[in-house]
Amino acid sequence: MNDQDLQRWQQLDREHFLHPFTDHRELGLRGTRVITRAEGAYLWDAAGNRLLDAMSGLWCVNLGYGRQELVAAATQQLQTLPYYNSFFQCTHPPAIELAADLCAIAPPGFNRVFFTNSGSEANDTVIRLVRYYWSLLGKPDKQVIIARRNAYHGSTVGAASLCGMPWMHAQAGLPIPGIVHIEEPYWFGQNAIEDPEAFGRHVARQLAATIDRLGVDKVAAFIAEPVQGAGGAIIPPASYWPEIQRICDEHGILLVADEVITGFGRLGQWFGSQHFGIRPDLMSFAKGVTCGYQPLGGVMVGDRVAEVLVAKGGEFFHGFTYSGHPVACAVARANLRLMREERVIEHLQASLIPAFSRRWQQLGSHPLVGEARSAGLIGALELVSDKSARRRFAKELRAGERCRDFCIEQGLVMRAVGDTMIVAPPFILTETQLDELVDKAWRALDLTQQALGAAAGA
Ligand code: PXG
Repeated sequence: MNDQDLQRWQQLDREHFLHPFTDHRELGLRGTRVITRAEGAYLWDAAGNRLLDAMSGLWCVNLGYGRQELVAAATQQLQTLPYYNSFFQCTHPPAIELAADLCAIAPPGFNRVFFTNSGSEANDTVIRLVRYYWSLLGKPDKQVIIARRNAYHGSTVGAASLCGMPWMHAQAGLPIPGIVHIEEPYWFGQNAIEDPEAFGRHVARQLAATIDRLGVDKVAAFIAEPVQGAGGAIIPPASYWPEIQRICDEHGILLVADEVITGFGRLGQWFGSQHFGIRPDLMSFAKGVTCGYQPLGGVMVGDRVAEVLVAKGGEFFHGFTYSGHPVACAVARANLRLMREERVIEHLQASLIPAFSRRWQQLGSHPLVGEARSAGLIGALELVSDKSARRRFAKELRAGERCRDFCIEQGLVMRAVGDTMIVAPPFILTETQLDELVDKAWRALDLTQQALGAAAGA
């Protein structure tokens, strides 16, 4: 690899490759970072820079790069049966075995799985399943799914409708009918003056108010991420989920947990619902199920819904060519096996999560940080211009983006959602790498502070 390769790739990239969630004009002007290889917790770009990947790819490469066990599982499956479908009364061992493996680690009452290729498709499947369930029960008017502002559930038409991001809706005439959004439990972002627990209950009660307003005979389900990821690593106060659970139970509506980020260990349990004591009826998943080595998603279908589907019969007109793709399923099985053999959940609980939480909190003492919060291995920093008043920087200053760029300069991948800095490091992070993460983040905060000081003075 040399400079010519890099320039050629950047040029071809600009000319031919439309990237997801990207301002293409701006990207053309700024150019791209070409990532060429990875090992463990590190990435290398084509210019030879090494980066500590504190986002685990995109919240998915939880066991790190270069896991030969996953490579071997894919290779073996490609050689044995690279593809077959599960339509028309057919099935194959990798999908069967993975479905059983997933039910074995899921909370009680989850005994069935529907496979997709992504989290977006999983959440589209949720919409289809939820509405089909109520129509099978003779209540076809129970159609409305309540979701939250600033939620991220994916980018297909259905999943994007569930998202609470108006700028996504505006580009495509979304949401589809029957999707209603309520407030998110973002204590810091809403500059709440109540104490967080009172705030959590107060926000949760919007669900009850919305069900009452719409009429319970119209409402099918509530969907939410246990911790909002792409929206800014929003961790609800402890009072929030119990109140949501109570309201769903009281009104008999289905509760759907989007576990695409929080599933498979991110919060120190197999599923984020277990961390918060949520008892969902459906759980969508993707990302960490294969450690990102293959595209795979799905919906864990709880007995309440599955038993109606099976008992009432009739064809569910939904599925994908690659639902339960054998290679993706084989990789997922190997990934779950690795997690069990290496006692990953135990390691997270006993060691890495407490260490991460302690070190991450220390960043809260930086003058630029209004709040440092974490849940499991998700951490967020709120950048502020005035710490005690929790005052934000002016949007034009692009504080978050600058901080992210300084992180990259330091050799650290950290995400910026507006002025919220986010990490979701891999589960194989060593103590030394945790120190590296926190030290580089601190240095990037210093550099951001200097740059903003200069900008403010200019
Ligand atoms: N649900 C959640 C909670 C997600 O985080 C999806 C569904 C959709 O999954 P697919 O596999 O269709 O992408 C996601 C995806 C970010 C970012 O900027 C996060 C996601 C995707 C892209 C960017 O943090 N999460």
